[in-house]
Amino acid sequence: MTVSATDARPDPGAAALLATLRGCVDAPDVLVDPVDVEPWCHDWRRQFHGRPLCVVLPRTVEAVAAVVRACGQAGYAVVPVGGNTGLSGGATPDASGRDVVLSLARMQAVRRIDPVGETMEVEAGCVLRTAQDAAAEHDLLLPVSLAAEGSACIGGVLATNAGGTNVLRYGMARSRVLGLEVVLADGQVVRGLRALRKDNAGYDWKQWFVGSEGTLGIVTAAVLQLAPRPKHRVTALLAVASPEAALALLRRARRDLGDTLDAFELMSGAALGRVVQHCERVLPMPAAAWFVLLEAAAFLPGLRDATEALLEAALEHGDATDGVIAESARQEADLWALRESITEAEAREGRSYKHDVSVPIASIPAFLQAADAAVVQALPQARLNVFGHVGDGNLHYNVIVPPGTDGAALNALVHDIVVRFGGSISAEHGIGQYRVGELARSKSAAELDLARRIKQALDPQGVLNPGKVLPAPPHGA
Ligand code: 2HG
Ligand code: ZN
Repeated sequence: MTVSATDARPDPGAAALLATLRGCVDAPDVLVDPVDVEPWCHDWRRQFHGRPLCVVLPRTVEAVAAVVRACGQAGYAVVPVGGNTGLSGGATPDASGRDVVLSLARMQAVRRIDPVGETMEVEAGCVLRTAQDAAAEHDLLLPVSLAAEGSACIGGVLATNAGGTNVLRYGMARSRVLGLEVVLADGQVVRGLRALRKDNAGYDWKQWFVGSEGTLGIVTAAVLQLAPRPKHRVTALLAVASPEAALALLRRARRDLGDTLDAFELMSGAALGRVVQHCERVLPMPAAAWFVLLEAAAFLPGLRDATEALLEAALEHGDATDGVIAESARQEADLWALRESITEAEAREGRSYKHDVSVPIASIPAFLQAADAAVVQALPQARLNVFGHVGDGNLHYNVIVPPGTDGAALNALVHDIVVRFGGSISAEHGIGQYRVGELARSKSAAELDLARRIKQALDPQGVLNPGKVLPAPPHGA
């Protein structure tokens, strides 16, 4: 017998809604067995937990619309989810048993690629790496790159306006979006899959949904702007003495490599030490206080010579104290694996509180000094795990803490310093449920009022992902 995930707490409307949902999609695509729904009951780090009524896996936009409409009519909420790789709990249902998780995983087609216009039309459930590979087959680049790209889906990448390691050169995910197909909270489908670079015919509504974390509409497909694929690439790892030295190196790299610089990642020696310890990776040089991983890519030859000259000058002027340039694709991959294993190594260290912050780039050293001093004073046993996309001002200021630490107080402490430096409390991971209580710390009353008005206009009943980004209205309101 199939046991519903909600059998522990009977809900009179649940059976009727489940029957309706089985008519919206193929009946087996409505999962209710607790074993089947378990992967959607928490995020991948198991920091956020919930219990959905069911998980629905529609295969078409019409089915998505039917599911959303049915849930709204029955007074249930919809939690859209892609690869479930988020770090803010934006795709985790609450514990009420009244959330319907809507997985886009069955809508994964790359519908078409236009090699002349350099565009791709793709469905929301397509894994980012699959979309990148499809672009590469046409000698094109989908320039959104993140550690989770092997599981993150296009819908989630857009719904969260993902960042990653190439923002410095190519911008956030929103800068790739030419067209969007969205299901609204009342089940209406808005089809805007235009492949136009220029379209000033009225509001640019697609950007309302990018970064809205599924609270304003559900992205079901998109037209993405691709880019030409550079022919030459250079990857280098450099040891630097301090964040100040890293910024001097950034300035030099921007000056000497210009727009070919597509990644500039700062990593503390402690963060890489944990990678070596937990992830069987090897540092190709002695330990240092800080490291920079930089990547440049160009169409014309000469990039390697320019990077070697940069390295020499950096060593000579003291911006860097050591450095290697990858000699093969294998070595490039090994250098990137060091960077991309940091999150996993951190997870193995125990409980950590993440601060995905940005400050003006020039303020990074002063911010770090202020934050480190405050955290060490408040929590002498805390261990810092700091790294990030320093080329675009984004730091992952993560703090590994002993059990029983007051995480909310720690978040408030760090975020207040971020705000003092004119920064953001979420540079790329989004608000989700993790930072809902913190949003007011960095946004004005007018900005919050505007956000509430937009939510009210597009989702007056609060059907879509309640409690994410903005607090859920009190029950019955
Ligand atoms: C990254 O930059 C991701 O690797 C994850 O944004 C950051 O684990 C984190 O805090
Ligand atoms: Zn990041």
